[in-house]
Amino acid sequence: MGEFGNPDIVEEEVDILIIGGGMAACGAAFECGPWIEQAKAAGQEIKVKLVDKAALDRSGAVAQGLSAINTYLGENDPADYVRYVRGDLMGITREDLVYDVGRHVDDSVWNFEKWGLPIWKQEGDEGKSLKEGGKPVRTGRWQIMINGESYKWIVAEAAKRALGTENIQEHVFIVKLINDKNNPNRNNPNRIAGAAGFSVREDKVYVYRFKACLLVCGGAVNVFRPRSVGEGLGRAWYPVWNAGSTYAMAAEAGAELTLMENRFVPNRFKDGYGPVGAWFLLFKAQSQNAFGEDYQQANYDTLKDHGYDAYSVGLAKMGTCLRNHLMLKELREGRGPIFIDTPAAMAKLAENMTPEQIEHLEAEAWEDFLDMTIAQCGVWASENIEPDKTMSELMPTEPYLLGSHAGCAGLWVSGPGDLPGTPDHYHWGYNRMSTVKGLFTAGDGVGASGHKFSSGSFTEGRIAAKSMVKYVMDNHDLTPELDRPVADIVEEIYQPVRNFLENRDYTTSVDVNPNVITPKNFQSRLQKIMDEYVAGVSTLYQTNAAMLRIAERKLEMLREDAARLCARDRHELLRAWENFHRILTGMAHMKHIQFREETRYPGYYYRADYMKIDDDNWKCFTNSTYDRKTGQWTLKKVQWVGLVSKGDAEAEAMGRPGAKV
Ligand code: SFD
Ligand code: AMP
Repeated sequence: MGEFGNPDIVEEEVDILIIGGGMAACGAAFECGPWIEQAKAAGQEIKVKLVDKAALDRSGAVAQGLSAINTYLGENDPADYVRYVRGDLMGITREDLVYDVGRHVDDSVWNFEKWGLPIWKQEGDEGKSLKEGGKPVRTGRWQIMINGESYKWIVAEAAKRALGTENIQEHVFIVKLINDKNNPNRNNPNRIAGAAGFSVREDKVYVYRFKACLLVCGGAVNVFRPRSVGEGLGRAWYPVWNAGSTYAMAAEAGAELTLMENRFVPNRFKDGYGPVGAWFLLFKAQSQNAFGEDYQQANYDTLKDHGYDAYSVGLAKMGTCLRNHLMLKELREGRGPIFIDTPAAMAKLAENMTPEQIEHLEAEAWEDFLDMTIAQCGVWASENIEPDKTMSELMPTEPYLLGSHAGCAGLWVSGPGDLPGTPDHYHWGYNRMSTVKGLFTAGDGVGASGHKFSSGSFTEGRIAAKSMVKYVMDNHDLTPELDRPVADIVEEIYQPVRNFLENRDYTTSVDVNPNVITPKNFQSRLQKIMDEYVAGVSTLYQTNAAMLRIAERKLEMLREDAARLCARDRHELLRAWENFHRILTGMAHMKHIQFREETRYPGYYYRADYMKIDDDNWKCFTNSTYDRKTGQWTLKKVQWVGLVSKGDAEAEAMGRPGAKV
């Protein structure tokens, strides 16, 4: 039996390793099923394993459940979905990837319903499934309402059925990907051969060898100092257990990242982080400033100031960052707080309702949060807020890095390749494979294509799984060989434990020890740097070249100290490596913001020294690679190519001078 500081080593070889157990991972597990069967019929046995740091039933962003599925196309054309995503993400998206999700996503939602997820239907269609033509209750053009408290359980069950529980390893945190010793070619030395991590429950290090892997560890939370402090610390909108593992491990393996300057700053119910979608779209609530004014209407014309109006499709359809931008103007100029008028919205809805229906409406107002952000109900209850009587404050949160919601940071991946006009640099290999051979991603991992949400992430996992199986079949002779000895990998992973054991007697307090740094202190330093210099909440999301230079220096010094991270127990070992993933993600974010000399995403962050949208120079992707050995980042511009024409509605909405979407 292993013991702390001397773990057992478990080595395992599979064909495909799915790293993560969230929406994309469950989609991949589900999709692997039939393709493996097909491979078996053709005489090839393919072994797939899924490894999650937590428990599949409740891991990832959907852990608490959700109240809506934000991507369901139904009667919509996938090309319109591309137009919507393109507009929301300020013009620069990989339209091949977005289209690919759009054309496949509904099948996933039909499956969710088949597996037992209750989907709200319009009156008269209650007994009819979506697949049979049942009309959903739409909140917006793309969003549908669900009773989703058990959403993740339902999806996880399907994944378990497809893979078999014996092929699912829970409570193992993957720390590193390992490249292949035998490079496929000199110019692209990166092929993937393995991954290593440790159990958070037992003293065991796991080393996997494989031909292909799907890296789907979600986005990055707690890279920035959060708004929640003291007793609320740990509360965030996005899941705190997703620590940038996807971006950091991929970068270390040599994969190209794209648009890592992008982040998501959601507008949320203050302190409880309750999402606003249902309130704005379903309940039709209005927001206002401290003086009861409609600040969006009042500020709309100011979008012209820096050319931001070029990417706004009218007040009613304005993109997410621009909505934030109009709100931030109020906060900056002292007209906050911002309120959401829940009583007026509910009163209006109740106008033609029976008392029974009104009671139901009030229950729904609570259930929206009970289903997915229970902390918001805690805030309401503890502050005596009844939403039908009292307005709530709204507040933009600390920044998160992600690729599946209204953001598009992530890996640069090969697309489907079948859309007319696809350029070569959008399609060089298997669908959703990164620039590292055998390394695939989906969901929050795929960059330049946001607005997938839960259903789109699951769907993208399916897309990736299908092409991974093909990759494995095409490369059945490939024998993965790790580029360094297993003993070195184990030593590397357990370094924080060694640091603790070797230095613990130096002082009487582990927090005050010149030889080591605790994960908590490390995280505080990281969050302070990111917050104060890289456009966090304390500067109202503003930065400039001088601030970024300081951030660069401080982050570099902090990264040096990462070698001194210590862990008193397995839980702290997890915290240590999570923070290592966070700092690499934070560095990528900082480098990209430094590189892009414009303000492409006003309301998410501002380069105060380059406030304009500069399409002449920056209507392009920004891609980076990281050299693990030297610690150097290399950045470059990559050409953006549009594949979907302007639609009538879009052209009409954008028909103002300067409109360029
Ligand atoms: O209201 C390791 N999301 C919403 N999507 C919707 O469709 N509707 C909504 O209503 C949505 N809203 C919402 C959403 C999320 C959250 C937190 C809230 C509200 C409060 C977004 C979706 O949930 C999101 O887009 C997808 O879940 C993204 O999927 P994916 O697979 O990319 O990430 P994941 O599900 O978080 O899974 C990550 C997994 O990785 C594991 N993991 N495993 C091993 N080793 C490591 N090093 C690991 N690091 C992480 C995790 O355990 C997890 O299993 S609303 O706001 O709009
Ligand atoms: P949220 O609850 O903010 O995560 O948003 C859920 C869904 O509603 C996403 O698809 C958002 O883009 C959309 N949404 C949220 N607020 C608005 C709004 N004010 N106008 C239009 N769409 C919105």
